[in-house]
Amino acid sequence: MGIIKDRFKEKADAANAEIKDILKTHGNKKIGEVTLAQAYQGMRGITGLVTETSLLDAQEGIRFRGYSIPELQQLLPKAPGGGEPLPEGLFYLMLVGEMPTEEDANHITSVWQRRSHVPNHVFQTIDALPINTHPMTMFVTGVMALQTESNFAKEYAKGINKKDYWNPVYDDAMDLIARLPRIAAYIYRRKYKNNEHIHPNGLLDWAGNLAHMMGYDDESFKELMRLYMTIHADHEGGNVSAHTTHLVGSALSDPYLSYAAGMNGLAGPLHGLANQEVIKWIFEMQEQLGTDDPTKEQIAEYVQKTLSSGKVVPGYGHAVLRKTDPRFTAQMEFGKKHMADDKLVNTVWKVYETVPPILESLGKVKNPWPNVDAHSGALLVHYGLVEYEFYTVLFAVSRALGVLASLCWDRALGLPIERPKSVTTEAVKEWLEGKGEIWE
Ligand code: NMX
Ligand code: MLT
Repeated sequence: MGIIKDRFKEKADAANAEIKDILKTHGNKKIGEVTLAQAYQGMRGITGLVTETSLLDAQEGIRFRGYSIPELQQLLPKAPGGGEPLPEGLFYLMLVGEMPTEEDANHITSVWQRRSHVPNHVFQTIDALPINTHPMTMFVTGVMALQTESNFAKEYAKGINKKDYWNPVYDDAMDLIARLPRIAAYIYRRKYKNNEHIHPNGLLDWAGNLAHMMGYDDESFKELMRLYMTIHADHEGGNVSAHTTHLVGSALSDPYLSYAAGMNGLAGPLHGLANQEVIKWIFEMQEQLGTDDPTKEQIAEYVQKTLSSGKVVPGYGHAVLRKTDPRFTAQMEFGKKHMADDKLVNTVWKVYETVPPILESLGKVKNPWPNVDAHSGALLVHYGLVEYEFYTVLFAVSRALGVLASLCWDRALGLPIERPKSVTTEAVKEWLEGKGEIWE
């Protein structure tokens, strides 16, 4: 086996034994109560999942295996001459549970380089879609076409022992992550750059190569991609993309099918598509106001207009977070370092000063603060990546790291098919009248 695979298996075996022990002694302990409102309202606040790769604190934000984003920026290995973390290192951390050395991160870079070949039929499948197809539809279609390569699907068809499921799932995860930059860049160049494609550079890291294949060879754009791919990778297990990948994987659908399902969730405007919605919203505001440098008063007026037309302010609010998203802050720091005078980036900062008190005044929005999507687009526009419909594809490439590391854990821990109980309102009414229990 490979070095990383061996280390993962060793960690997973140890965790398996520990979890069995915990469940033997404490399996009957209650970890919460469920109200009727929670069943109707998005299951908010119900703890019903175990995800090892990261944990979200409502006040502080995400920690990946215990490390905050500033800590990752300090401790994860960097590309030569670079200052931002290599996403390869974050993947190692999420998968193995230990901070990688530079050698570990470089090892993953070379494994992903080796596994990055995308068969021709994937490009042909994407080419069969009309050019006006949304990039996320092209992306998920490309991933589905790539499913022909699944080791897990082949091994399962042959009759693999359930103890060994983790092994081909691990290989699929590594293959799929390795191939995604190629697919994403292909879609970008096909849709926006005259179908003129750029060969991968075998000397570059995973995120640097994605930037290169998209046609952005500026060193600071490569740094942005390393940061972007790191901070978007995971957000514990209950978000729509992670939860969907986990749920579909629990039916033993292979990693290609599971990840594609998750990314269809990411493509929703309340989830990952919000990054395109933010820039679209700012561009529309600029157009309506006739300025690319709106004042806070003008922004406030535009926000009120958005709200009174029954729309959400994209990039603001969160189902779990209750403070400014540290992923927003990390991008703001990047902006201050690399493009402090950029007008659009400054508008994002003015929106940050304007929106929270307005949302707070509505009295119903639980978190008036910005999330990750409020900032990402403006940084991309700075480098010329203005095609905002593409932004969620970048989020999806990054999210593969977290959801596929988790899928490896799911199979290594032998987690069962996920199947919560549901009820009908009729059953609820009967229960309220004292005729039987809805949880039976
Ligand atoms: N603008 C206007 N209204 C909002 C916003 C917002 N940004 N956020 C929440 N609300 C409303 C929400 O629509 C709901 O209204 P109603 O009762 O009339 O249905 C009310 O406030 C209570 O919602 P919350 O409990 O605060 O939020 P919830 O947990 O249901 O939803 C989001 C979380 C993220 C879906 C929501 O805040 C939102 O729609 N934000 C804008 C879209 C966005 O930025 N999504 C990206 C999330 C991050 N990501 O990448 O996935
Ligand atoms: C995410 O990164 O998945 C989003 O912030 C949504 C969430 O955590 O619910």
